[in-house]
Amino acid sequence: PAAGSSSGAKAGSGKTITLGFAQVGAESGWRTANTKSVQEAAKKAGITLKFSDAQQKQENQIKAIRTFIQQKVDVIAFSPVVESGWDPVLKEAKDAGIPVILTDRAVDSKDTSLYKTFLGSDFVKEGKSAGEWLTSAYANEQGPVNIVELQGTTGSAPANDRKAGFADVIRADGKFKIVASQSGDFTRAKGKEVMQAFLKSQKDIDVLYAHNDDMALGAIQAIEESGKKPGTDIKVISVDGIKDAFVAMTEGKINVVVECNPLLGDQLMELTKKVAAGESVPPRVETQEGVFPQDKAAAALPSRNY
Ligand code: GYE
Repeated sequence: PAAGSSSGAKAGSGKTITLGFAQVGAESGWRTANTKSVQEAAKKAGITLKFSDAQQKQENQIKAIRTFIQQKVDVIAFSPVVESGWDPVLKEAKDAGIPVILTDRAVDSKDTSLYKTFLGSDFVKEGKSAGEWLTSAYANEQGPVNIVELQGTTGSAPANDRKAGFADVIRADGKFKIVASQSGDFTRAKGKEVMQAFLKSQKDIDVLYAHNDDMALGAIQAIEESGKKPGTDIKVISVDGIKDAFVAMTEGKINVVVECNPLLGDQLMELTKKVAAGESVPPRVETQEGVFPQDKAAAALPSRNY
């Protein structure tokens, strides 16, 4: 076709924009919704999407980014599986003149010129919201309140930050004790397995704080199989807000969910068009999120989009 006759989004040179997107994996309901959102938004925006799934391995993500550089895509976006170790490959992208957008998860690079912007959530705030729900739910109780924590993927921004934000809030009152804390890698299977181990090693568990819904849902199975009632015998706090977690809340099995929005596709395509055109973008773009206690679950369930 003649230049400019297709309907796709155009890079500076007038050709259709190609975006290379290196996804973490397919570890959770959140992630599946995030992938779908990115794929649908790219189609809608007329952006050619090269999609790669790293199966939760940093080495795979680095390989995918190097391939995108070789293919001379216009923009690279990725959701870094862990926070550290990105400087070399980000420098390669910068040297090749390809702008990088971080989506969902942050990196700990000191050199912020290695990427154009970050699009996602404030995970420390999510951890704090979880902690605030707990301190107010137990305001009139004496304690001790024994908490077990299911951490997300070791070294990932959401695991580091949700742990830190939560710890920061509960520290103020000595009655809250984290008696065990271990990674369940953000998956249902691992969440169940680690919760089974917690139930064996800890006599008295009052609260489960899970860094995502999938681990909470796996842990709920373990709690039920041990003869206890999740949501009652052991209170359950979780993060994300996938539909299955809202269903579990309506069944009384989860006490509160802190929302984390995976539907970043449209905002990502907007940012992609801007950086491809050499326009400046804000260094951080945050998504809007809420907190849903159990008594709000039934009303909210029909309008959950993921
Ligand atoms: O909470 C979890 C997923 O990075 C915010 O990754 C994301 C997290 C999300 O596996 O379910």
